Amino acid sequence: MKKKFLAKALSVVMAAALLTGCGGGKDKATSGSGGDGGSDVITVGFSQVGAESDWRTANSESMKSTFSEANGYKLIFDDAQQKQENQITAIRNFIQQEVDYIVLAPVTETGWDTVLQEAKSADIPVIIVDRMVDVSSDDLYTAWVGSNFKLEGQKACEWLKAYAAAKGMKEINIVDIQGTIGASAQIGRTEALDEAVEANGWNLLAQQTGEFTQAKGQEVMESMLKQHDNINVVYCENDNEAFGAIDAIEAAGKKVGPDGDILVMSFDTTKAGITDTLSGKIILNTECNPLHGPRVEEIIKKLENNETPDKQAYVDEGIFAHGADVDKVTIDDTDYTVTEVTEDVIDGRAY
Ligand code: GYE
Repeated sequence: MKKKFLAKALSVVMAAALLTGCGGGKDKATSGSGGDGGSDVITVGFSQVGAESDWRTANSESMKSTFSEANGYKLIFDDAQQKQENQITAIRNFIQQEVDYIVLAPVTETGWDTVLQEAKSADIPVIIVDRMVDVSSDDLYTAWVGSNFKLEGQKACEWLKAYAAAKGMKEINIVDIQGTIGASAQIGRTEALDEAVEANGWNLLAQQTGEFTQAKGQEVMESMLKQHDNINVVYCENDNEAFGAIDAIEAAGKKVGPDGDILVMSFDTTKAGITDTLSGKIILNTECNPLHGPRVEEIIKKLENNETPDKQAYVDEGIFAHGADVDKVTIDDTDYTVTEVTEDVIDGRAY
């Protein structure tokens, strides 16, 4: 970016020099950003976690459609297949290619200090998106935009508490299919559940990672069902795990839903996820919005204009339930509306 800024400044000076007739050597102000040969194209290197879930696919699409050629960008997209070492390699490649901006959707929170320092030394701004990084100094990145994962978990747990009271459920025998261990989305959602278990005297029977995938979600649910015959709630930390868990529960001859044996809770509210919420297969789906492309672009536009974007920004998110048993939940004195899923809600979903 610095290089580009200098080039722009230089061209302004030269134009002024030409206008005032001072001369000043032609053909010098032709260098552009990111080694793209003089155009105003902004080069963005995006290190994406992988393609583990429908949420992730929607997130990749949002980034690709925002940072398109037509919008004036060159996007270098790297899929790290859920491996941090691949993300580190991708970032080093972006630095070598002298991109204008690096965007990182980190798989886990820790382990980024060295490579982010390398980007900083190369004067390339790094924007973190979706999950957070846990680094020794916040100076190692320029801005972050994503979800408040702990709040998502708190919304889900407060809803369960209110729903159980409304339905006169005597016991909550819950299992937790966690996300990728060490990812902010897992850390926040698990932490909220652990606290609610403690506060409400729920029985947490088992807790294991399903890696945010459908296949692993199914496998983990199968084994949990074999070990515990009294599960009445499963807290899946994303929609794809919920799809896998539903398959496992049904294959074991049990019924999901409000009139069945097990309530399935989920996060993400993908179109497929809220479709299952309408039918009751998923009883509650807490929103996690993946459409971050335009949000990251806004940050880049501010930086291009030499403005300072917010260091950290949370996205507003809703709560989507099957049925209308609970209409709101309250967390730290703030009320959050619970929306009953209808066909219209599903039609309005873009992902
Ligand atoms: O919930 C899950 C995805 O980090 C918010 O990652 C994201 C999570 C999302 O694989 O579906």
